Amino acid sequence: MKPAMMLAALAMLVASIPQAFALDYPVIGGNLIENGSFEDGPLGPVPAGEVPPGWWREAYSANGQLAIVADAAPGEGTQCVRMTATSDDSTGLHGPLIEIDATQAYVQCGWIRMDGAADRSGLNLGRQWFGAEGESVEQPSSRSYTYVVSGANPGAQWRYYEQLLLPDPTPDDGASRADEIPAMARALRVWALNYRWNGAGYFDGLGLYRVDYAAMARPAIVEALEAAHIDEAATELRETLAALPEDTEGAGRARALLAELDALRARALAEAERPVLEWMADQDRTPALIEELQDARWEMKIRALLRAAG
Ligand SMILES: [Ca+2]
Ligand SMILES: [Ca+2]
Repeated sequence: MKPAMMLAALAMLVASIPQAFALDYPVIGGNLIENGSFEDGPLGPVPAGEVPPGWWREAYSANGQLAIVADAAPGEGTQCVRMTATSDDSTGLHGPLIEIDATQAYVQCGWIRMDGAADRSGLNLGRQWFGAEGESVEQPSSRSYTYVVSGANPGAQWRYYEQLLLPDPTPDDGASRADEIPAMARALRVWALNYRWNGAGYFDGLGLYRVDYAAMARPAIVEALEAAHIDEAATELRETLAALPEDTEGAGRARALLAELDALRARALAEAERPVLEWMADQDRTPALIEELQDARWEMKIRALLRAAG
């Protein structure tokens, strides 16, 4: 990515959360789940063996127990999916494979409701992890599938569930927790299931977002980058340089300062893109860089150059 594009992307970090969405985390990009709100496609029963647009396969029996109905979670349009099951005939949806980066952070979320109060439900929202060859990620002490919520019990009102997924910090111990991304995972399939429960469940607003963990953990670096006005300084310097004869001492100093500013900006951008586990492990590097960004000498050097040129 070009520096200017990366800067634009950084500027968007702060205001990147969709307003209608209840997400608690800064995210990069949009929803990785296609038609997670079930607004694409017609209202009515989903024919046996078929799935709503964007989804891969009906789970379990494929007996046509799915329907798109006129109801929606807050801020999630006008449609949702209803899953009607019995105690021995489960149903649900599997999503297509979605590529992920196991060194980054994600959030999986969704809204669920039932027809009324119940002691328990079979409503589950989760995912299954897959490796580079499309194989299910199995570990000696944990399964390849984990849940945002299992046996959800929201009652008749829509309830929002979300789970922050972080890289497994102990990839060699043969297990990953439910909220950890197995180190060998390269893709996931979202699951929304009504498993062996005699009743109807409703799902809407299913989301999977890349979380900007760097922005979450170190918002100061973005602020320092903005506060340093590096772009404005570089623009001023370039204008100065354009007005100077190429072989003067002033031009040489302006070029050197420009190179220094570019290098500093590149370091700051690289810092903001670091893998999550590195962020967690290294507490000292970023504050040092922020100090450098905040160093007032940039402005003094530029002013001196401009005075000398003027
Ligand atoms: Ca919807
Ligand atoms: Ca582990």
